Amino acid sequence: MSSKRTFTMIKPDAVEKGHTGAILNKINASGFRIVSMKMTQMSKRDAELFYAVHKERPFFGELVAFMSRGPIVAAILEKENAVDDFRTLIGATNPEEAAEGTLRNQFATSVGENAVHGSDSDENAAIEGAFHFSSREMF
Ligand code: 3AN
Repeated sequence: MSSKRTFTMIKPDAVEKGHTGAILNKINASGFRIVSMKMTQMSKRDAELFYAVHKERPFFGELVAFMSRGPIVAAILEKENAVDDFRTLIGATNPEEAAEGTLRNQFATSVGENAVHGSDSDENAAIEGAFHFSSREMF
């Protein structure tokens, strides 16, 4: 069965550059309903926990420093086939490989600073959404 919800973060690079509004516009225009949303900043510890699956990767330290360096916009999004459709909307991890019209093609600058996060599975969407939002913040 296709998933109905995914989790996203507009990352510190995109928030710093003032791309929040344009990214949210594109998310809405692509048919996603916002279930939960907030501007917040992850501590180093938060970022280490959120990205724990990557802790053995060589870029882990860089990733934690980047994701905790400034505010993000976290959101839960709803749409039929949400996880896959949102991964299509954001494009490849490396913006040089991200298809024309995708969020990373438009707003990302490098493989590390790639503007937008999107969950890669239904299971992770639920875990990541619950990391940032309580059930009272899901609408
Ligand atoms: P995606 O976000 O497309 O699912 P993952 O899960 O492979 O990509 O990586 C998680 C995050 O780690 C990426 N969004 C990116 O910010 C960072 N990252 C991935 N690969 C690299 C790399 N080679 N160098 C620096 N950061 C990276």
